Amino acid sequence: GTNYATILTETRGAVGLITLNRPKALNSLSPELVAEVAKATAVYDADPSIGCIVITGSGQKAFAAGADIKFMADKSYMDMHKQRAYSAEFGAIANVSKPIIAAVNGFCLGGGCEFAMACDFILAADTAKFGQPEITLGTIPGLGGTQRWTRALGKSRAMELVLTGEMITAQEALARGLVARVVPAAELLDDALKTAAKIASHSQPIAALAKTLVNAAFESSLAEGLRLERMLFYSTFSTKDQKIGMKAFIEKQKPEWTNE
Ligand code: CO8
Repeated sequence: GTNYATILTETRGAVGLITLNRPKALNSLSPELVAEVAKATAVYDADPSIGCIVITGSGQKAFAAGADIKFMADKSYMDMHKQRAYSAEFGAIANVSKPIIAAVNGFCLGGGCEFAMACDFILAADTAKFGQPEITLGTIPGLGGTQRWTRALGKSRAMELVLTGEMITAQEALARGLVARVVPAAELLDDALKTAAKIASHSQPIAALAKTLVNAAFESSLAEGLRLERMLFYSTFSTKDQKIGMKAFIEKQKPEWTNE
């Protein structure tokens, strides 16, 4: 496979695994790391043998402890503006059609948390800690933190966390719907890979439509979202896989998807 400097990639069956790998800096997001993640997700997205992507952090301590503070410390307004604060890379990741699971081990802070929230869903180790500590550094979230926390937690708790910079536990993140499930830290990667394998066992174009619709629920009115859902639901009847799936059910067979 491709050689990367700040991430590790490996395929496990139909699952593409990306490990953020700057353990000495708690996997904080350097420009190189974000660019490599954008590239690796695009490579998996284009690979027909891959049906789902898992992103996790190397080591036990962190998923990602934020954007790289050492890289940002001396930047000017124009430096940040020209670099677009990773928005091109985040845009590229948001355009991936295959589902992306963030398997969050340990600290998930600042830009790291914004990155996890930009994935399709989060599985958290029981040791995970989530927060937006930017305010303690004299800055504010810049990659979705104020928007996605508020949608997930409601205004009051999101406001409190963004203004205090305090972290929440995996249990609270679960109770408030920020994460899909919490699992013992030692089982996180296995669980994420198993979940991803199950997703990857379905028709890829159909999974892509389902993912698109759930994400659309965050960006549209209910009426608009329902209309889009109905249109895309009808569109599945133009695929071979819908015919294959329903025929297999009726004949009590396992479907053999064509991804068409
Ligand atoms: N950037 C760079 N290095 C980091 C970062 C980071 N975000 N986090 C940790 N490190 C480094 C430390 O400097 C330390 O390096 P060294 O050994 O060379 O001193 C090493 O990782 C280990 O960290 P600690 O010694 O601090 O470990 P502790 O166990 O004592 O503490 C914490 C762990 C609590 C996670 C602590 O490291 C911490 O608070 N980290 C910073 C968290 C933070 O503030 N994150 C927000 C960053 S700002 C941001 O993300 C803005 C996003 C907006 C997008 C902008 C795009 C350009």
